[in-house]
Amino acid sequence: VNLDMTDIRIASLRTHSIALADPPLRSSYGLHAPYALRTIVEMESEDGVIGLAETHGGEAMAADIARVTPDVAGTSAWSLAARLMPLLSPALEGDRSQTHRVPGENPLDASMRLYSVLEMAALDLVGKTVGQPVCALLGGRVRDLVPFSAYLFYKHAGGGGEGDDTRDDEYGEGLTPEAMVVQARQMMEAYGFTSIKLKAGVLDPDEEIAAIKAMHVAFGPGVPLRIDPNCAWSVETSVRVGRALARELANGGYLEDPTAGLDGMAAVRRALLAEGIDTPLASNVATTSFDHLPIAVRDDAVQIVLCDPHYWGGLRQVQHLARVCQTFGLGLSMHSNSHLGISLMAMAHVAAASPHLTYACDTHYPWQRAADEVVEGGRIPFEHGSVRITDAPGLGVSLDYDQLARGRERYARCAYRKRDDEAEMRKHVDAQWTRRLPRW
Ligand code: GKR
Ligand code: MG
Repeated sequence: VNLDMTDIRIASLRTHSIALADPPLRSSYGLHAPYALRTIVEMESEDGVIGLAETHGGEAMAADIARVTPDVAGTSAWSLAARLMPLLSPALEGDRSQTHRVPGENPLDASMRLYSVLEMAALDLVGKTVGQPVCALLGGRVRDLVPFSAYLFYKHAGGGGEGDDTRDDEYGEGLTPEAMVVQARQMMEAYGFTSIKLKAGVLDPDEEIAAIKAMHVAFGPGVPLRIDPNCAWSVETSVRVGRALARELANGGYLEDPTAGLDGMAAVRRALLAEGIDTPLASNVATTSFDHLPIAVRDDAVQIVLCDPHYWGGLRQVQHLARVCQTFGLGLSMHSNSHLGISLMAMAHVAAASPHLTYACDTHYPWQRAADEVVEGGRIPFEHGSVRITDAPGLGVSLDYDQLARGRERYARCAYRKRDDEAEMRKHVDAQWTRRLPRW
């Protein structure tokens, strides 16, 4: 035993706000800006080992990390999580859901996100110091390959970026059922995904029903289909869509956050069951924290929870969530936001160490480009739609500092300091646009 390894003192914490090109993707929240914002954290030990983490971007996140940085320096990476535990129980009343705010922009879950990013960096630091992968620190892997799903978005033409950094459009415009089948095929061929999620809540529900039906015809019943309008529908419309897609969403599919709030979700569930339709309802909008689970379970409002190590309180809280879901007979899937390789590996490691992960995880990774990746060696490879967990220590990735510098430059040059899909929508699509729930 090398006793030097027993103490892993944190010497410093460095935070990098970066911007990455993002195509004009649509959702019920609005339109993605030409740049998505991320925060990269380096946690360096006194021995010079660097633990990495990635999370939501922009000014507020960076300021939150800066606030705790003096406390973190000098702490042992082994006990950092315990020391920061109060962050996991914020004494804040109010709506901590993602109903009215895009993920990463609700101040009421800021402390959960802060804990999450610091825990991620500490786990990577410990793993890299002792030579073990993060999934081993979480109790060991139950799978080497973590499956992800093709994540389709309605989109306008364009590949993101601005000015002389404007990117080519890898996927083209996607605003019709036919175009969405093409988008799905392109993504499945490139990555090997074997299930599909459609981000909906953008076009008239009949158009979105047609898109799912077209996908069912194109790919057959062996490819599970999910649809997620981020609360854009009333209870009545949700039931109508659930009815229209009863066959297409069977066989491992689900209906995700069709309507706002746990009450609404429970009403949709009751109405569908009364018609003999057992399509499960999934959620990452109405259910974003442990506090939401008692009612979600009691009212049968949610049958599948989408976890996310970036705001559920880190990787170990996601494992706890998996156990709770198993206990109450709920399924578990994984939510994502625009992200790079460090986040992807954190998602993959906790998924590998969570036996009760019952669906392929979401990822926005196909929407990001090699030019923006900050991990050494470039983009993380996919094998048959899955990410392989190797024996590499920590999260298995290190930083490419030139790429990081480019990400920082993009951030410095662009005008974006928080995610505001509504503002983008007004700027580029409809000057009068506001988010209305329900829209249909
Ligand atoms: O990237 O526009 C998007 C998505 O709408 C994202 O913000 C959601 O959080 O992926 C998400 C979801 O499943 O709801
Ligand atoms: Mg969702």
